[in-house]
Amino acid sequence: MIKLSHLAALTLLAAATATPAILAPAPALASPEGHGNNAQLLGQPAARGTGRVVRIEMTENAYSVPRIQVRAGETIRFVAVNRGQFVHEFSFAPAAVAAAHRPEMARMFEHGMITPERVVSLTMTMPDGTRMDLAPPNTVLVEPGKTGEISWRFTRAGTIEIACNIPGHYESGMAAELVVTPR
Ligand SMILES: [Cu+2]
Repeated sequence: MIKLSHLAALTLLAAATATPAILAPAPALASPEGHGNNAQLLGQPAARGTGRVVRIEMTENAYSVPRIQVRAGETIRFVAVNRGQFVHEFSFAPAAVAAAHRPEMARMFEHGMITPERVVSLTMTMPDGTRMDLAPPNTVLVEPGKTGEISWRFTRAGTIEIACNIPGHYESGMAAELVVTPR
């Protein structure tokens, strides 16, 4: 009897500590902005409007494809079309980097930089002097009916994640896989 409840308590404790550990910022992984560095992002930004077009449509709360596959050495021009009623994000990063960035996104919502239907401001200086940036090169926020673009040159093979980090969206399944195969 005592043994069982002790076990149950341990299980509860493990469950309680597991979630914050996942959500906590990962300084070893994330850049100071929390959006990932170029090694984590398997390449670097390319000139706007260049690259092979890969189109993805966004609705509530899903991407039109579960997986995008490209090759190392390719420049890809992601064209993200928002066919939904609400703002959605097209952002690619390792899952842990995106998870670390989501609390920041929640704060942006709280401060009114983004509303469910509109992107109000892309940068903001917080009362504590921290600067928030909604426009890192691997991320685009797209208002309903609009299209966002990212051109990116992939140089490394790997698998990362496409995610919409607007509060609640990733949690309801707004994610896809981005696979970069070796050249
Ligand atoms: Cu979304």
